[in-house]
Amino acid sequence: MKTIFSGVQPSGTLTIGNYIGALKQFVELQHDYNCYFCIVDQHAITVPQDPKELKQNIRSLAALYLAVGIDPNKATLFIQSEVPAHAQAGWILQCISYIGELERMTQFKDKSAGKEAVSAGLLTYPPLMAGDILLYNADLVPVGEDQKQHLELTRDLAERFNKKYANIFTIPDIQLPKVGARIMSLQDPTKKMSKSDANKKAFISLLDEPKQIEKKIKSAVTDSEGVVKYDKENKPGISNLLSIYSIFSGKSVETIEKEYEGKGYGAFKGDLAEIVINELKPIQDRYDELMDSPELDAILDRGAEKANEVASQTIKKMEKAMGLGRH
Ligand code: ATP
Ligand code: LTN
Repeated sequence: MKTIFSGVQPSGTLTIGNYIGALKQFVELQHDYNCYFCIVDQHAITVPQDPKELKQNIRSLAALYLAVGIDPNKATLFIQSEVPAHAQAGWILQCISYIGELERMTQFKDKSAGKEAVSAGLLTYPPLMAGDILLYNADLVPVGEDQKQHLELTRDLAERFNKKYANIFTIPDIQLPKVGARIMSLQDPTKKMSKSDANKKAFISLLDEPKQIEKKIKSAVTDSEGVVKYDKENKPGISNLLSIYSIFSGKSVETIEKEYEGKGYGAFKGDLAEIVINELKPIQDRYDELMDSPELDAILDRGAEKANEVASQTIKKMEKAMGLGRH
């Protein structure tokens, strides 16, 4: 069975962008692959986090992974900081990364732009991510489009290590979702929807109340043409809403365009809100049950144990290959 690894940062409540671009795929893939799904809290602290909020976000993300349908008997769900090999591998891989290649990462450029203080961790984030993936010898990494560049760097670092020290890493492939690899902000459809966006109207979180969802969709930025038609270049707002509609309803974009011929954006947005609310309702119910249950801790304990077993073996091999310690 091939191995899959993916991670999500506990940097806020998951958005429908995360759900469509990442978690929805995870649920399907867990049946056919040996899956590791990680709550990458060490990645989250590359930007300032309030400790109380971070703690809450970690637990909430774990509950959401399960609420959308991750089965802990099939997949390993764990918290990154509970498996020390991640930080260890991150350090080693930083030492074979070049500052120039890290500075070229668009996520680094975006997240550091205009900031007075930028942490060194924000720059060295990609080798930590490479470590996450390589520790488990993952064959496939399901992520949204925004992670493509990081995945390419991961492959480069794995090849570099394999060539220079010992051939221990599998070179991972990226797996992008067929549709919805990049869900856009509802307020600025040229920017990706992001759970840490300061403007809460820009995203729909998986835990938003029906009223909030309706309001956010109704106030989503569109155009003045009034025609429900997919045209990413000229109508990015409506095209984004059409993608969301199509994914949640299972209907093709063409079918939806036909259904709304001659009708305005009002009817389209109203129906879309109802579809999103209905899709999220069972997830929210299950989330409420899980959040305060001891079951959640037991699952995370088991996950960390299993991940530790695998990752500690790989880190030993890495250290030995490099001549570290007394292996
Ligand atoms: P942050 O705002 O803190 O950077 P984020 O919303 O970008 O967070 P991540 O934790 O970085 O989310 O990403 C989790 C997963 O969701 C990744 O696989 C990422 O590619 C995917 N993803 C994030 N945003 C989108 C989006 N707008 N459309 C599709 N997939 C997305
Ligand atoms: N960088 C990713 C989160 C992430 C990840 C990973 C994804 C950290 N480690 C390993 C896949 C595999 C992000 O910001 N979405």
